[in-house]
Amino acid sequence: MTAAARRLEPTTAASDRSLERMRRDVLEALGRRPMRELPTQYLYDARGSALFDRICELPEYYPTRTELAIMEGHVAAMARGVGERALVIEYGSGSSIKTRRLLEELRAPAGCVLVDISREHLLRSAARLADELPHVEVLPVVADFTAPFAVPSPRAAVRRRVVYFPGSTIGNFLPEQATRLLQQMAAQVGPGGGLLIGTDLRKDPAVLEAAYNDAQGVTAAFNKNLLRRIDRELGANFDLRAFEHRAIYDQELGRIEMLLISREAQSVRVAGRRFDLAAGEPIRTEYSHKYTVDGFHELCAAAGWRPEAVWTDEKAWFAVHLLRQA
Ligand code: AVJ
Repeated sequence: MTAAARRLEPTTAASDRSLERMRRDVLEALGRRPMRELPTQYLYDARGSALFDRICELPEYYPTRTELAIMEGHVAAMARGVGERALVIEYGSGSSIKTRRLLEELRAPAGCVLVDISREHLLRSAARLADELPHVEVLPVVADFTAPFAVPSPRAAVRRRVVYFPGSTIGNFLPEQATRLLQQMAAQVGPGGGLLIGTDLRKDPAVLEAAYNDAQGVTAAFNKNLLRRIDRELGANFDLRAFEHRAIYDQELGRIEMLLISREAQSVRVAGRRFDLAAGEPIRTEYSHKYTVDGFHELCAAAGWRPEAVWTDEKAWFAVHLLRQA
């Protein structure tokens, strides 16, 4: 292992409870039919997060830089839409640059709640943000944001709550799951509350497939790292060389599916259980849904959100939406 790779190793072990939960989730997903799956959220251990950061820099991976350019171009209008004395609640503390830009622009922000399941990652992001923006009270919450969690109160009076959910992470969820998550957000901010959310948009399938099958193989390493993590943390014997990374775009459903394809018939042992994989059998590790602006607004309407503004880039590859709880 190179020195750089060694530095990417996590230094803290997961707690017993989260390990037990991971074991349950992984075994349940691997047994799923018609297609075996692995839970997307476990892609992001320390090494996975570092690989994802590299994905964001890839020439083929347009979403991060496109959303950032949209933010740069329109952050003043976004800040006006969010309004004064807002409590910003960021779901998943992944995107410090965008969050910082938004907070810098806000008038008298009441505070910023950062919600993330990874304690170490969260505390690092929160400390950095608090350091960069001394006038903003930063409130970290260790939680799985797909289930309701308590929102802490800042010292300052809050005029409205606004959820910030950048990065098109909403695309990881199936439409019915996305609707439920959007409903949870609506309940959390209450009447008059806001949502500022980034979504990747439908486009030429060749562009989409290139973004998830990059020439340098960083996305392949990111995908296979999930097997490596399971080997290490749950006690499994996945052989990474026996799997091929592939991402395919389903034009009908408007989504990328990220797969790990078994190169041969093989049997793997995971946490004491055995799974037999056929030659060519895929394990799905991620969905990345692509929306049209109207299609996304329909989903939002079903969850109690009314669109107020949408900003996009000149190619219309990505959109940032501001919505109000109706
Ligand atoms: C972080 C979920 C937005 O779907 O584009 C990138 C994750 N997976 N390359 C995406 C991802 C493979 C990414 N999201």
